[in-house]
Amino acid sequence: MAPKVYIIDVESGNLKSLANSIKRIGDYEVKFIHNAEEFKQFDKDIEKLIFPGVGNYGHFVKEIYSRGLVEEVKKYISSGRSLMGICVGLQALFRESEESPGLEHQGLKYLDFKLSKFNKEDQSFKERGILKSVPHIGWNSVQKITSGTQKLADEKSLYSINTINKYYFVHSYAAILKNDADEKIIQEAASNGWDFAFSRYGSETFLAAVAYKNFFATQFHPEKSGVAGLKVIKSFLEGKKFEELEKKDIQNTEGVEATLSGLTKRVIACLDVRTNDAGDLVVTKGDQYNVRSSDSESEVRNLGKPIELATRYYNQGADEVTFLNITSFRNSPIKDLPMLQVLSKAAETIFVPLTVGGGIKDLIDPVSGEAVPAVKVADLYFKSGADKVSIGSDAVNIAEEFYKNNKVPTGKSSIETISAKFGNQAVVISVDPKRKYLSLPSETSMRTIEITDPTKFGPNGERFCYYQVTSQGGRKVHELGALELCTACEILGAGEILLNSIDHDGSNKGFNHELVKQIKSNVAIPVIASSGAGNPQHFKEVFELDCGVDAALGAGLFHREEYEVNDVKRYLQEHKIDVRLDDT
Ligand code: 1PR
Repeated sequence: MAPKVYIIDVESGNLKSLANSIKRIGDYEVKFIHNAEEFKQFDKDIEKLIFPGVGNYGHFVKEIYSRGLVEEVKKYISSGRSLMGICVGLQALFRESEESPGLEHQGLKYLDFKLSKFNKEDQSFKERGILKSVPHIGWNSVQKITSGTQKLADEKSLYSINTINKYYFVHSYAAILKNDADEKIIQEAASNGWDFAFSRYGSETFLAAVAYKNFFATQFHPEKSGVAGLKVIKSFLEGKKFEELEKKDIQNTEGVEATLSGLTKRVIACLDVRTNDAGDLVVTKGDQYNVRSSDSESEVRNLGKPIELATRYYNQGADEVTFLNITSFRNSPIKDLPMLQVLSKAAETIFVPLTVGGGIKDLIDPVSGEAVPAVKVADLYFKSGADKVSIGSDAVNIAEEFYKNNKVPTGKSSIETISAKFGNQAVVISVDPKRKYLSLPSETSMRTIEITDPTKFGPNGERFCYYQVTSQGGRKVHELGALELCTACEILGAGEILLNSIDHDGSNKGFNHELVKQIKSNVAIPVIASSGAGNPQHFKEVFELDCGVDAALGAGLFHREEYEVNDVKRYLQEHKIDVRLDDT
């Protein structure tokens, strides 16, 4: 009989990826526990229990109390059986969090420690004139692991966690060591036998993982941390606390300079998906957004099958995979959103974050006539395995309304409702801008860029430009600048910008530095540079810009198999840029 793994599920987030990752590791049967009654029913069989939490600390703590799970989990831990907490599941083991003051019940208090929020005003960022974004999202490393008060020997790991691999984090609050009192709590716990793994975000040090006797918890998401993360779950399931580290030869990090934040530069593979003329869902690729071939057939370019390609890019080392449903402005019935199945399948084999875009807005179901709010559409995607949704056309309409409304948020837009329910990190804004040349800045109310290089002046010698946004896949042009769009969306709760450039899309001439610099220098949230990548050097160039781009996305160069994702990443590492190369 397959061994069973039990997961506490208080419906505060999507646990599908976690269940998929366990099934991927071995022949395990996964069972969910929602309340005390179910816990009692299974209790005598539970040997491996996972305690994952997503979202808000207070919400999670309230749920575990109201469902009677606190007592059961405590009894379980004192019985000596194994438990693994993930993200808010780690946080709930502590006393309380700044995120949710005045709760009726505090956390489980295994450690008398108060969690706090990362500091946006981090001095190390200020000195460099860069904005620090909170939440802390992305791939980070563990700086140091201690077992008791001793630093763990280099060849040992804590449940496979080691200082070489990178792990995927998404959170705004953490067990941050802010002062001497915090240090003292950790020191005392260590002398009582606690094990700790420490990470850094800017100049702040926080706990990436803790272990004590039979329980273990990670702040990062092992189920989204590629092979390195799967190994952590496997070590927990197999009870291998201090595993020997395997020797790796792919990691030559000598001379690689850690980023200011500690986060690696991300390389993202993007799949533009649509139905072709034969009615099949295919990956396509445009040339300045024109996805039809230039021959007499003028067919939609078919570059492969979405799940096959996405899995290939995961295996090649992509840090994230993005699916964009590029014809979603055509209404489709809510139960038949074409990407749902793709995501669901992709989440079975891909263990890095997945983003889906296209058609995330308030809908009217063309079949039932029923109004479906954007937050429900997003929820369907999250339940199918997406970690983030990307909003394109609707973001433009929302920003236009925002400015018309004297920058007063309504609280009702898709950006606001989705980020309120699922967190800012779950909302990406996909921007589709096109350069517009101007003779003088006074010709527009948008913030303009002065072009200094005469070879780049406009066709009539124009020396100024701004990036005019479009919607509906470039079909509709708006009187709004990309900068104005991004700053409005940041205020409304977006967590990241996917910055395309119609002028560079499919051109293989490199990213649009002018545009990237303008946006990244004016928003604190992470920016993904997109459009124009033709070779690894283009990624290097965009990451070396002073503004500190967080991630860069490629499509055509991967689809045409000119480069694998890891070719790009190895090249970056050779050039001393900090990237994640996954474990093998
Ligand atoms: O507006 O919320 O329904 O979302 C639709 C989404 O589909 C938007 O994110 C929009 O960018 C995208 N989209 C719509 N039409 C097209 C098209 O190509 N005809 N694709 C399209 C956008 C841009 C990138 C592309 C990069 C890299 N694709 O994602 O992958 O430019 O390409 P490259 O590396 O080959 O140069 P909504």
